[in-house]
Amino acid sequence: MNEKELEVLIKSFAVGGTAKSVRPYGDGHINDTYLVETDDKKYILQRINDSIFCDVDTLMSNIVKVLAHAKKNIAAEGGAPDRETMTLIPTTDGKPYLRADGGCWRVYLYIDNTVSLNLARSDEDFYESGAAFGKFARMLDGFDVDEIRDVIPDFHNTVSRYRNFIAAAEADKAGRKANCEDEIAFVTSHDYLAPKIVDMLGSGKIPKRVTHNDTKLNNVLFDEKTRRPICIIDLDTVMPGLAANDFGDSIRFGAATAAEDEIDLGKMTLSLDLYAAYVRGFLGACGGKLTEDEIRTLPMGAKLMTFECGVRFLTDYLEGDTYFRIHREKHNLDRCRTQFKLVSDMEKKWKDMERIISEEAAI
Ligand code: ADP
Ligand code: GN1
Ligand code: MG
Repeated sequence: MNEKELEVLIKSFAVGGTAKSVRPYGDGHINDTYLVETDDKKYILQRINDSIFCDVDTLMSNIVKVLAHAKKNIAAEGGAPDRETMTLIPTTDGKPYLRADGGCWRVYLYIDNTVSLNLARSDEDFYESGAAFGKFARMLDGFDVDEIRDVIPDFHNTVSRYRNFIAAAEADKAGRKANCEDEIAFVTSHDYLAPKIVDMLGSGKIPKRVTHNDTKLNNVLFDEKTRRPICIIDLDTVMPGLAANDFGDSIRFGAATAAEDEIDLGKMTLSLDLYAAYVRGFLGACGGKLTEDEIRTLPMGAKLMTFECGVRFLTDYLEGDTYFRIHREKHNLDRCRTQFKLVSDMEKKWKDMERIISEEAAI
């Protein structure tokens, strides 16, 4: 859809005023995101990726429930619900999203004077994002897991991610296997990692909670002046999940010393300072709600989420880049390489990763 058509489309939502401009926005890999400016307000318009989120009714119903729960808790803590959580703007006939032009569309209030970061610029930024995701977990504490449903089954089931990877490598649909023999060998030589957390969950040792499941640093909006975290966004994958996955995905992305798609792998390491900063922020905000067994799974969550994400990038590369948005040739291959480099670095720093958690949680 072009800008003019999007300006017409936005009239189907209960926005104030007439759209003056609509332009592509942000760095997400999944949805198509636009910033809409009307006479008096700004909005985020998104075309939901409905080939990934096949059941958009369930997706939106989860988000509506989660936002209502979080807004109530934020208000109870004396916060500002419309700035500290997202606000959905319904369609003019009161629905949470619109089906139009063969797609699914939704609108949120734009949270103004904020920035989203692709790299932590300081330990302090990352400490704050830990505190923000910890607060998010606290806001969702007590939310009944049965109230929301899986939007992507087995999203963080590393065992099934591994299985899908093996199938993709065998099928070699895009004829790219020969370009990534080293990366394939890395995955198969780490196959023992895949069941580490899935097995623990099966044994009943750790609880399933309502979690965010996509806790990248760029899914936190920071105040552009004060650098304090304002709001957690990208709630598409909020579903039953594990604290270790939310902790781990943040570390994978934000405690890395280079971008997720850096080509110079020499730049990619795990910063233990950033890791420790996040641990302080996260446990400080929600540690009291986690069990001791859960806290002990956090370092493994970091290693597994990094491994899993690398496996997903490599699978997508082998399948011909059908899932993650790419901006250059071999983009998914570059992304998987950074993840595997990070896993190797975590293996070297494993004892420190465990020690930092034990010291911070005093366990
Ligand atoms: P994706 O699932 O594709 O990652 P996101 O929901 O994360 O999509 O949105 C992409 C980007 O748009 C975010 O990284 C952020 O920069 C911006 N964004 C999304 N929602 C808002 C909002 N309500 N206010 C301000 N910026 C937002
Ligand atoms: C995707 O939507 P976005 O860009 O925040 C992906 C995450 C991956 C991440 C890797 C629904 O996140 O699972 O970890 O890319 N989201 C979905 O950067 O698959
Ligand atoms: Mg996002």
